[in-house]
Amino acid sequence: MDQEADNGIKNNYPPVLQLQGSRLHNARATRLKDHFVAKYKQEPEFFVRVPGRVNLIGEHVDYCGYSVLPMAIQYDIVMAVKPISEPQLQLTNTDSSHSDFQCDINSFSIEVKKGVSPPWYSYFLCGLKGVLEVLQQVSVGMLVAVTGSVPQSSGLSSSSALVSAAALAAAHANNVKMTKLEIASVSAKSERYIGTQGGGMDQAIAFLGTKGCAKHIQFNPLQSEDVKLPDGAVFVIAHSLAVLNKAKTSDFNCRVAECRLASQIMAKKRGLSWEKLCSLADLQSAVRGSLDEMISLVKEFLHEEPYSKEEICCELEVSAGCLDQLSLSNNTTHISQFKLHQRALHVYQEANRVKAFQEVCQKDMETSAALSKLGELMGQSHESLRNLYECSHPNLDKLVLLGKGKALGSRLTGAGWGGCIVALTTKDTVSDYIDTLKEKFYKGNPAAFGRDLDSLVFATEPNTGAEIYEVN
Ligand code: ADP
Ligand code: NG1
Ligand code: MG
Repeated sequence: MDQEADNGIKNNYPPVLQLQGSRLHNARATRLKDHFVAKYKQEPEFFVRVPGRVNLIGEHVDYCGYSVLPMAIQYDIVMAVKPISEPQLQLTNTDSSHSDFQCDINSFSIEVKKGVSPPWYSYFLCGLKGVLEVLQQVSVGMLVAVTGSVPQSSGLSSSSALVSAAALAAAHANNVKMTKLEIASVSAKSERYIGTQGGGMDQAIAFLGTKGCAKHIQFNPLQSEDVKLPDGAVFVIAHSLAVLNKAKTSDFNCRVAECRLASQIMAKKRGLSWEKLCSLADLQSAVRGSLDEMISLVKEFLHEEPYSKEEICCELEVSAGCLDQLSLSNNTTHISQFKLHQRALHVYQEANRVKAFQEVCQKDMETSAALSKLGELMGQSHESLRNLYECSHPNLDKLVLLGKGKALGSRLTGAGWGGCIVALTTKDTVSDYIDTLKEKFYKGNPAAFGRDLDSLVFATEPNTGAEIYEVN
């Protein structure tokens, strides 16, 4: 057994490995170390590596309390770190478009400006802030150099890899040991300081990923189980050539708010106390119904026409100011129309699809039948995200359409509005599928000119989660 696997299995903590002889002991880590030394005139003491992820199914359900089915990918964020005695944080990035940054390590603010992408270092500060809250004492200073290979703003969770790596670096620099579950929860909470109200899938898989299997991740409390994918299944990620920084617009938080409002209105209609009820899963627990019963409730209680803010206030019998406080976030109080029926319907149906997907993987089904069923579920998920959740993008829809007949199914992955799709193919069909997309989508597309097509469409398999590498 290699040192990575051995160390990971023995405990529930992110493994601490020796860099020498490890798989991180490569040209990329050497370049990062050289960048560190050139900048700080000293050597790093340790490295952290945190992967991005691809979500196979269960989109826009984590923040509603429902389980998801992601796997860690081969692309990651790597940081070289040296703790120092001065109470200072210094950051540098191998990508020169991300400028250097420094601040007092124990006293800083994370600026959130409406309509503007946050600067890259704010994601680091989120992870650091999360660990400072756990420490409840001052932190040692840190010199940090960062490099990343996760495509940014593309639904493969570069942001959470960065936040989670910062949290892991700060914890290790301060000799704080947190289990994978603890540090994943801290990272999920702290990424919300960037302004998006995500559910925790990305940070969970960043720490819990294991080589060879996807994960079924459940929330409240956070837990995960291995999902062995059918033999011969090959997942492909394809970039739509459109990107969206999720903290720049209110799209993401608007969906979170719509789901919260849907659960609150349905709770009130059921005579339940709704003020503290925040998620569609909480509502299901309160109602004690099945997912199918929840789908019927959505159809009975929520109309398809968009709700105005006034109508919602009227339903809940609260003032607009009170609604802003109880149910909305800073960047969603201005929104005047909310689609509650469609969003809640997507969430309950998608939660059903995650269950079905996991069951197919668990059952001893004939492989081709299992693969077609998984492909079908992925196709349904995309349709729902496009039509009910309205978080797709014309390029994503085009990629899904071009793959019909070549892949068993495909869907947008991550938050959407751009980013990537994930497609299910087999060992026998993967090359043909990738060639088809290269030919019909990328070649001749001005947005792909000069880009390496193998970095835009590639096969992936389940990878390991976060690791710490000691230099000596
Ligand atoms: P994603 O879907 O990739 O998580 P987000 O919009 O949530 O996209 O976050 C993307 C942001 O994360 C980038 O705009 C950048 O600020 C930050 N980021 C990601 N990777 C890196 C990196 N390698 N170096 C610096 N910043 C990064
Ligand atoms: P991406 O696309 O990686 O930013 C976001 C959320 C997830 C989840 C998905 C949609 C964050 C950090 N991530 O992912 O929690 O809600 O969208 O399924 O907010
Ligand atoms: Mg993100």
